[in-house]
Amino acid sequence: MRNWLTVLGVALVVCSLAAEEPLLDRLTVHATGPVTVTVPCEPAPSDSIFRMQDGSWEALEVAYEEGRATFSLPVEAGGRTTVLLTVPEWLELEDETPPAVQDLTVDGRELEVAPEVDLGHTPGAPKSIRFIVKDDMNPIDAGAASLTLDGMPLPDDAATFSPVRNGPETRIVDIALPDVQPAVHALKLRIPDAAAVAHFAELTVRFNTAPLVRDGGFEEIKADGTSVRWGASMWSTDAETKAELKIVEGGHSGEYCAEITGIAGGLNLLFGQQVSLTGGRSYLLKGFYKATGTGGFISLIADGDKSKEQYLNAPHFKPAEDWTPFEWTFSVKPAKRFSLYLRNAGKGSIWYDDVALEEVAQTE
Ligand SMILES: [Ca+2]
Repeated sequence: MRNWLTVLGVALVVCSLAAEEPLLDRLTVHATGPVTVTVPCEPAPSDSIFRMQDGSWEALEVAYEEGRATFSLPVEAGGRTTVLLTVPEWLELEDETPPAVQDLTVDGRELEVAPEVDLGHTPGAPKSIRFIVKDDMNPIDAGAASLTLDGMPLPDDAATFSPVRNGPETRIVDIALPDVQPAVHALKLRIPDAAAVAHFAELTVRFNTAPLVRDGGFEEIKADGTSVRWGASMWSTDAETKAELKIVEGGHSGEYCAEITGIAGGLNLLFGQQVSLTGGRSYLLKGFYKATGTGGFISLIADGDKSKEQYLNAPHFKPAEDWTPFEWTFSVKPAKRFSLYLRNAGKGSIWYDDVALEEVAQTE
């Protein structure tokens, strides 16, 4: 049995079809009255039908001469109707339902099928997306499928529709994506059945290949010397508060880093930026710091519509003369907005550089 399955696997690869012709030619006719239509048609039409306004199908008489089919549609066909000049033997006319997507696997990980699947943060585009698309009555029309990445059509060979043993109503779909820029991406798939009126299986897969922390090295500086990506704030200040938040030369890498110095009064000082996290996921924050005081720490705040969903604080940093690596792992709940803060809540200076955030692979 095992040998036989292996052979089947090889056979699937061999007869995979990169680009196919659509299985069914449907003609849509718009008319406000009785109309006679002539269209090129090869080969000769057979068992032609048209769709009545009530959705039922009627036989259509077609004259055929020199590669051209001519037919007249009665008023009862309505303003817009579908004509099938050739009805293949396999066509099931009473098909009302779209194909279903099943058994979705991304890079070897099984995922729950939903109309929209969010992969969250990924280092690059997924290397392999595989699923089964299955119709109850008619073949899957791979040749009429459309695949777009960020609104642009993917090349024909990006998707492989492998036949399976139990008939043309089921196909295994394998998708290979090209390299992508660091950004938020959406892969959209529309795969029809070859029913008289096509229905579509639709699937959107979203993923984010952009760095979760933007300019973690503090190298993007405006003309006034402040950071492009990081906002500087002082929370809960009082009349005596004296502090400095600035981008200074001499980073762990590159030219610059962030320096936060508490001098006097109420001190709650931060550089922050919003980050695109996904609820239910875990993240690893990494970076480098130096500190003369003990006020430095990192926070992650998750905001809901009206209130904070989560307020996570890493342990305070110990004083360190030289650049010292730090790591902090945390998990987030679903929320509207996530903000990362590099803080100093005391006297003395702390310097931050090369801050990066990555999603921790799920272990289940
Ligand atoms: Ca730097």
